[in-house]
Amino acid sequence: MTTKTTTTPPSDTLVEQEKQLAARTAVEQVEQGMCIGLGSGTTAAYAVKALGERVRQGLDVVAVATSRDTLNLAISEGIPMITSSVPLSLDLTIDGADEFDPQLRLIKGGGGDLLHEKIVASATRREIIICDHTKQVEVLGKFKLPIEVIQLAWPLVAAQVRKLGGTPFLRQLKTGTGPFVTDEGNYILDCDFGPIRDPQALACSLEPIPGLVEHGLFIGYASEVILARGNQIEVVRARS
Ligand code: A5P
Repeated sequence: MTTKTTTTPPSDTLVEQEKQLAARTAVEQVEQGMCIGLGSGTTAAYAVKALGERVRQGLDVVAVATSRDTLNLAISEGIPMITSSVPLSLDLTIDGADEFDPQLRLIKGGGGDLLHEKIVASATRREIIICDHTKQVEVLGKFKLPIEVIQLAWPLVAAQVRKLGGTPFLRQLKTGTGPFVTDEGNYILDCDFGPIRDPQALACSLEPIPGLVEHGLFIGYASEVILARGNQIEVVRARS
């Protein structure tokens, strides 16, 4: 019997290595004196740690976080944080995504932080999205679209989502002890729309629904995606 040996790491390890590589590459773009937005999720957490290292080596920046978890991590890394409000203009934000397509349209919110992430993205001059190879898609929609809703309105918003052809699921805590609640005290509906061939049209249909606070379609925010595939980095810019 022959035993096949391989140097390829198991896929979970590979994905973690890719996240780390993408994060480190993005953090190299941070310059002295910048005001930085810090995204949320496991990939963005690697960027916060990499930025912390640079701050401890003397880099002078201030940052704003897109979630409580990111804020706590950034503080523990010694990064000077602005907590009063989001500044009118940020030089650079580094954030993750659940999916991105060739036009750099994103689905975000897998961690439930889409509202703060979109607010910070809207104030950002250069939004760098960091991804492992699993996040690149031709058409958005394999990942269920997260929609943040006011708690008491969730059945109403869910009904509207169904009218638009989606199937909504109220996100539950992993502990099974009730619905997941965002940093702003809202619920999340994870909505299966199938392949989203026209993300802009879907976004326009969702936005007027009363009780819907924000949706996870990020259109026109990403300046570039830093995509790690194995130990290679690819910088993806929008295909128009
Ligand atoms: C947080 O709500 C999200 O928008 C994250 O940016 C997104 O879910 C990506 O997370 P991971 O880096 O953990 O995959």
